[in-house]
Amino acid sequence: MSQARYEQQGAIAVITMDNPPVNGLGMELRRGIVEGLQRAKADDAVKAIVITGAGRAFSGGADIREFNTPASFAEPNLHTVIREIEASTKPVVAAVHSVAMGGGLELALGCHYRVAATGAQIALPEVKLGLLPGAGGTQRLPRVVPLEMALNMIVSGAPVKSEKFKGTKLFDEIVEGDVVPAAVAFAQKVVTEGRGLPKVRDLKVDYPNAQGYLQFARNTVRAVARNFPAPAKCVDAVAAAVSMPFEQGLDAERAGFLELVQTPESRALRHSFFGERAAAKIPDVPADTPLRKIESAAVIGAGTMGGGIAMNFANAGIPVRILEVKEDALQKGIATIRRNYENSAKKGRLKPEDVEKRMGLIQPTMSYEDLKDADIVVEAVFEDMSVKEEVFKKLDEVMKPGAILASNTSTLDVNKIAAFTKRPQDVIGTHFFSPANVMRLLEIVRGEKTAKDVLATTMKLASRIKKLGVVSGVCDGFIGNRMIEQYSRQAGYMLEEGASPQQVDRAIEKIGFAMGPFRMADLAGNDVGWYIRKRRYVERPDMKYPKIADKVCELGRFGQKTGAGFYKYAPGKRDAIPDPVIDELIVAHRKALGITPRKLSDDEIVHRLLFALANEGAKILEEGIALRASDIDMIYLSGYGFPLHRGGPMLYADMYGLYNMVNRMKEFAAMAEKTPNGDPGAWTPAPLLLKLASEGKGFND
Ligand code: T1G
Repeated sequence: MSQARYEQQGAIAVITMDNPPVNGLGMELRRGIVEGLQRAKADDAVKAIVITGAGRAFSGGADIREFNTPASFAEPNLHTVIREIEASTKPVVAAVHSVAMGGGLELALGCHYRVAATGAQIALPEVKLGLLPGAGGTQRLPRVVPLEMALNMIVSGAPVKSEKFKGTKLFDEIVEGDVVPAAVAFAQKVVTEGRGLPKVRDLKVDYPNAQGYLQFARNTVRAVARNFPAPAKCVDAVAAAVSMPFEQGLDAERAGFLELVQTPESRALRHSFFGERAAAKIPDVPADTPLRKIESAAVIGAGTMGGGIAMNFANAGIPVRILEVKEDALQKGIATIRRNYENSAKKGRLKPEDVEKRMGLIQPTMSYEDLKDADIVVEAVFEDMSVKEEVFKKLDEVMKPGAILASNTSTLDVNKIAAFTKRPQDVIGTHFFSPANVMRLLEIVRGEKTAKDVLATTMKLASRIKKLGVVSGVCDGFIGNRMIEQYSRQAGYMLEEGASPQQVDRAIEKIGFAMGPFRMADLAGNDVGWYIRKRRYVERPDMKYPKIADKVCELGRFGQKTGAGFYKYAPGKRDAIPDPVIDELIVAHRKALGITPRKLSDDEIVHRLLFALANEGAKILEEGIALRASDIDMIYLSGYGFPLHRGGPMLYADMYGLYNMVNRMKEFAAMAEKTPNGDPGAWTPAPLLLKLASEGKGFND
């Protein structure tokens, strides 16, 4: 069946795009539209045409699932479709509702008239995919709305509600309610009144001193879009609409689009767009799995994590009880939550009345009895299995049947935690990232016995509390922390071999990381990693570690919280200041190991850190701990400050080339072989990496 339904309402032909979920303008749909236009053209009874979209969108734009495939450029491509519309000898009216984005809006701009329902989201969001509107959007939009408005929409990609265009030439009518009957009536009126076939392309961009404004726009964009080439190209394309005849402007736009679609930045952004949506799909959990209701929550522990977790529930309007066993800890936790909300209100991010509303949703208690009716409880106590055991045994006694029992553990075995209860099927890991009320990432750890509806319910809850939920299997460190362990080991080895903490941090921050490994350790607390390493020294005596981090901790230098770690900090300040004490500690340690320090290049530093991540990620993939490579990338983009324009460790490796990565790892292994305390075994390629490299594939293929 054609993806463009055709019907006739009196003398008006109505073409309805029908390509769920959002009428992406894929090749089949484009053909359907052209066939509909031809059918209407050939039918003398038809005097005008209305184009609209079925379901939840007019159109979400080009079908991005076709990108970088022949179908996306196959004729009739979007330009051809729009030219057919413009060339129609019968008026074509777009009936826009809900969403008209990207190519969807460009298609509407090719129509002679446009009628919109109020509330429709209008956008040219291509820049968020590292692109620019490639079907005339940069040339037509500035012809129907003020230049500044057009440029802001194209450079930001932000949606604007249809009613905001009142008074512009974008919509001929903006109506309440069902837009199709209104558009059909409007089309009839156009015919009756003989109002002709106006084309947007024939309009002029009307803006005094446009070039001056555009130059200002270029400078502004260049200052903020550091790692992304698309925004500047968007400005160039809009500038062409001002200075060139329409067809030349179209060519300039096309050239810019073709350049951008090949960029690694665009590939990374499209990867992130799809990756975020793919993460919600769990192969053996059907999308229509019935969910448990979540109308109330509870949190055990009012420390930094517990308080942040409770805020997430309150922010989503879910009443939450927060429990501490000590009165002072409970009051301190509540005071911290209030201070966080008040700070947000001071910055204008929260209305003052919302501070009280949210505080009202957070009920402190010292009695487990008060928690028994909660639909979900999240344990956020000390990262020690004996403490978890005590808490989960208590929860098993108290919580009502069917409640979800979640642990915020960041590394411990969720299966063991589940075994402390008589309801392992109701137990799941919900690993929040600090600060829990800010970081988007939520690692959802699926225990062997976790019920499918518990997993589905928790995934849904993640999006309800505005988190990016990513499923992990059970292993030490799950996905993110297991990989960061290898990253941190390489960082430590590089100090032994000749680098300084600031050199390592600067090198990785230069490629876009929010924070290098040593600044990150000082922020998170060096004692956290120390505690985990000491556990691992017992559990994993086979795993070699560099020792400088331990020596730093032995001096009580736990980072910002103690005023010194790998760096020193002025009281109350967070600026990392290189500390000669650390330089001396490193020099002494190298001497003790018999290491002659050498110069490490930034390139070596960056690739040892990134390949340590990707190689461990490959092991996580082949063990089935992660469902797909893009899940690993989403974890790093949303929870570890990995630079968005590089797409995550697995995509970075794909773009570097897995074959090349394996060769670099051989170099690193040879170097480690020659280094006292070096660990060549850390560079043993995961079998999956070797397999894909030999097949010329990538992790994300
Ligand atoms: N093509 C194909 N599928 C799309 C799609 C698109 N354009 N947009 C969304 N989807 C899928 C998405 O993957 C998910 O699939 C489902 O729809 C629901 O999405 C030439 C080149 C439209 C506002 O960038 O902003 O046009 O996971 O969960 O919150 O100039 O999707 O259910 O299988 O986001 O209601 C420009 C991107 C393309 C729009 C709906 N257009 N999409 O939000 O649902 S480039 C965009 C969105 C272009 C031209 C250029 C949002 C939405 P699944 P969702 P939502």
